[in-house]
Amino acid sequence: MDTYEPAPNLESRTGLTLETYILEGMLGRPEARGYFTSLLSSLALAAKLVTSRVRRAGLANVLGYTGDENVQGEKVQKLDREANETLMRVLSRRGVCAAAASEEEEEMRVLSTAPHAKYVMMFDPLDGSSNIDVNISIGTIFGVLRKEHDGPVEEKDFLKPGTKLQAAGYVIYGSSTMFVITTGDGVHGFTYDPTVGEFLLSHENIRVPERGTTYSINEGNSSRWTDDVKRWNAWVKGDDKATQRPYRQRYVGTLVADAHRTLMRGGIFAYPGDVKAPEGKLRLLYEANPFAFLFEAAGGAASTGTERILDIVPTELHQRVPLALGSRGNVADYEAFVRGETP
Ligand code: AHM
Ligand code: MG
Repeated sequence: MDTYEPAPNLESRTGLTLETYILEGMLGRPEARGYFTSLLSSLALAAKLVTSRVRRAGLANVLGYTGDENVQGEKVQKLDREANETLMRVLSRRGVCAAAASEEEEEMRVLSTAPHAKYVMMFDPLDGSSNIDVNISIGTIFGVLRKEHDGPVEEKDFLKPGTKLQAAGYVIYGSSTMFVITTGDGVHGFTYDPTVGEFLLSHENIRVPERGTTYSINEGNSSRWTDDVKRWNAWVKGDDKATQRPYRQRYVGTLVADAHRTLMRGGIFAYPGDVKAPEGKLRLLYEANPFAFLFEAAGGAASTGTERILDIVPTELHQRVPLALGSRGNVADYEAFVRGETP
């Protein structure tokens, strides 16, 4: 009698739903069941709700400014606020998230006082908001920390270095919607199939190339850069066949989009500090740390130029930080310039 042999493609995990992936402990943390699983699947639900809203943005009369300003003194758009409220609402339902800190809110928001509220979440609900009205990719960024005590949640529960993240990821609302997540061991991407309403595994074990030939920076700020960053910038544009220079320049102005391209293709994204803003623009908790955690898990690197991003001990929720993110080789080159060397 013939023995049954499964067809080779049955062993492929491509096409598994995000929920199955999470529930079956395939995110590299098989022991991570129960409350952590519940938290991650809430995030998947929030991402579906936000994507459905983003996809109808032009039709649903939700574009434009509300007239309010957020804690950064920036104009809040309706979609930012909706994404923020959606995340808060979904995360509060299962009671496993003690509190959330959002780029859109000055203080952390307590979401659950239940004894099983073991985690805190940080997020930028809608990154790249200046691109909403012009139909350019935007995203959601998140990081998850464990609440390390049984007492009431406090702001200091968020002020932990990125090395302590339990999970981080982003959702990119681009030509398709993709959910990219890591628990520190492997980075996996799930593409949203609107016809079935699910995120399906499309990119398992994403690895950032060791080197790339694309650089991404807001060159409009160049007159304010330090001399080291100016030297680096001149170098990436120099002509040298051996190092495949000049590099090509790409800049969307949505961190999620620029970082996603860098993750998939390699190269470097940088938002340095400058003479006007020594700490740069991007926020450590909501932007730099989640991406640093993702890039390291994918074999890449994230640095201020002088220090590993994940080692920084935050002192406040809305702290900003200079950021260089990308392929290991390209980030090392950048760090060499910041040290005053030339690679
Ligand atoms: P936001 O969180 O208010 O949308 O701002 C952050 C965005 C990032 O997505 C992007 O990398 C950066 O700001 C672009 O800034 P700039 O316009 O100065 O180049
Ligand atoms: Mg942002």
